[in-house]
Order: sequence, then structure tokens, then C-alpha cells
Amino acid sequence: MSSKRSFNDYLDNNRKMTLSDRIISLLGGKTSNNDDIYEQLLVLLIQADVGVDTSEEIIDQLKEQMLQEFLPSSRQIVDKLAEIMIDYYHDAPASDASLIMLVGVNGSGKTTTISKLADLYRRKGKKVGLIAADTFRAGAVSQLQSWAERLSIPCISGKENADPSSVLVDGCRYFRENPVDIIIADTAGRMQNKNNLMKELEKMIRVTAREVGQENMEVLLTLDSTIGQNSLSQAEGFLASGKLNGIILTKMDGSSKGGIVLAVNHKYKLPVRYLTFGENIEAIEEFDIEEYINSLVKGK
Ligand SMILES: Nc1nc2c(ncn2[C@@H]2O[C@H](COP(=O)(O)OP(=O)(O)OP(=O)(O)O)[C@@H](O)[C@H]2O)c(=O)[nH]1
Ligand SMILES: [Mg+2]
Repeated sequence: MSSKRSFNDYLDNNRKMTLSDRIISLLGGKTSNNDDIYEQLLVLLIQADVGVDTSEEIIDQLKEQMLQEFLPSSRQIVDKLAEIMIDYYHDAPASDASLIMLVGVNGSGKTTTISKLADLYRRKGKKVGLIAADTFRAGAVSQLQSWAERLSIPCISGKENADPSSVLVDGCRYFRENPVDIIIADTAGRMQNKNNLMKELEKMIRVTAREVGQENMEVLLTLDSTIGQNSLSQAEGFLASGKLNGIILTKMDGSSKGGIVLAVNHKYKLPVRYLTFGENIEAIEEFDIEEYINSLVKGK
């Protein structure tokens, strides 16, 4: 039997009071169409990092709904809030890309997440290959290579300071000769406002797309769930580099609830593919909006 613990197990063990506990204790079990209640709910959403504009939009929708239907219990209001938040999310079908490239700011969790993803795919019976295209940070290549060795999967890398685009091309060609089911490529961390580094990323994406085909690759942005509002500007900056297909929400084991991901998803139509919740290699899950909202709002 697997000892794998899910994100919800993690929450069960680590969060004392859920948003819904707080809402229900605020509402005291009964309801009235009281502006005070909306104000309190708004504050709770903002505290969950959902962001002011998004929280206001969601509460406005709740107000509208509550004009149309009478919800006699606080539990029903919580359920309605969850329903509205799930509808707010733009879903997109899971991709069957043959190459996934992780991009993001420094320290957002790219390399760690790649080892988790590699292990996840491997457990699903897929053959995985890695490309270590972070040639910028000393030690980055060996960080990924040591994971590859532990997982017994091939990892193609370049020398420190090599052109990352050429490492990507070499990697794609290697895996054309030695096929795998999925290639996962690591890239150097970069701030979204550093023009030269974003230009470099544009080239990396362009040459990789030329090797494997634009439709066969997916570029995912790792967003550290603890950084809050800056996620919006990161998404905007990385979208400008030519291709961005989705988000991986990292570090959900902290105190943050990562609610800003709803705002990012809604604004840029970027689906959340995975979330990670710890240092353990198994601390990754495919993202499920209903589970996420239920854990955020209802705690189950
Ligand atoms: N608590 C926690 N820490 C994480 C998680 N994912 C990554 N980390 C930690 O975050 C730090 C940065 O992780 P990396 O994977 O090296 O991040 P990166 O984006 O590759 O960093 P650069 O390559 O420097 O841009 C490390 O200390 C990781 O252990 C997570 O889900 N939970
Ligand atoms: Mg890294």
C-alpha cells in the first residue's frame, strides 16, 4: 500500500480553522442579507490572498445570487461562495505535450518540481527524460543531475555558461534518437522585468518549439504561493516571452493559501496544472479546482 499523503491529508493535519469555520462562526449559523456579512467575507477572501479586485468581484456575484435565492443557513452561503469561485476559474483540458518546460523567477521551485514531476510520471509508467538548461547558476545542473541519477532517468546538460538554447536543442535531438514519453526541461530563474533574460527565454522557447513542434510543448510557470500579488506581474511578464500554457503553484505547505492563483487564472486564462506542498518528492498533485476551492473555503 502506498504511504503517499495527499494535499488534503496535509491540510487536515496542519490547518486548525478553515475559511468556512470562520465564515460559519462569523455568521453564527443564521443568515440575513447584511452588508456586514459581505464585508467580513471579503476580508476573509483577501486574507486568503485572493486579491482585492478578484475578491470584490466574487462577493458581488454572491450578493447578486443572494438577491435571487434565499439561503437560510451559513453552510449554504459557504457552498454558494465555493460554487461561484469554481465557476470563476477558467479550466482547460490536461495537455498531452511531449515536452514540458518550467519557467519562473529565481527560487520559485522549478528544479525541485521537475524532480517531483519526473517521479510522478515515472510512477504512472512513463519514460521520462530531463534537459538541464539552467547553465547560469553554479550547481544548477548538478542539482538536477543528482535527482536524475536517483530516479535512474537520463538527463542532458550543457556546461556552465553554455547557451541554454543550444542545450535545449541538443537535448531534444538526443531524445529524438533515444525516445522517451515525456521530456521535462529546467531553465534558469529570471525576474520577469529583466529584458535580456526574457529575450533569452523567448529564444529558448522558439528553438525548442522548432525541434518538437509548437503544439507538442507546454511552458509552465512556477508561482510561489507565498508571494501574493506579484504573481500577476510574473504571469504578465512570462506571457510576453512567447508561450505560456499554465501554472504550477508551489510551496502550498506554508501558511499561504495561494488564492492569488484565482486572479491570475481569471485574468490570463492560464490553467493551474499542479500544486506542490513540501520538500518530499511525493509532495505534488495534479490540480483540481473543486478540491482546491473546497479546501480553501470549506476545508474538505
Ligand atoms: N516548503 C516547500 N519548499 C519548496 C517547495 N518546492 C520547492 N521548495 C524549496 O524552494 C527552494 C527553491 O527551490 P528550487 O527548486 O531550487 O527553485 P528554482 O526555481 O529551481 O530556483 P532557481 O533555479 O534558483 O531559479 C528550495 O529550498 C526548495 O526546497 C515546496 O513545495 N514546499
Ligand atoms: Mg533551479
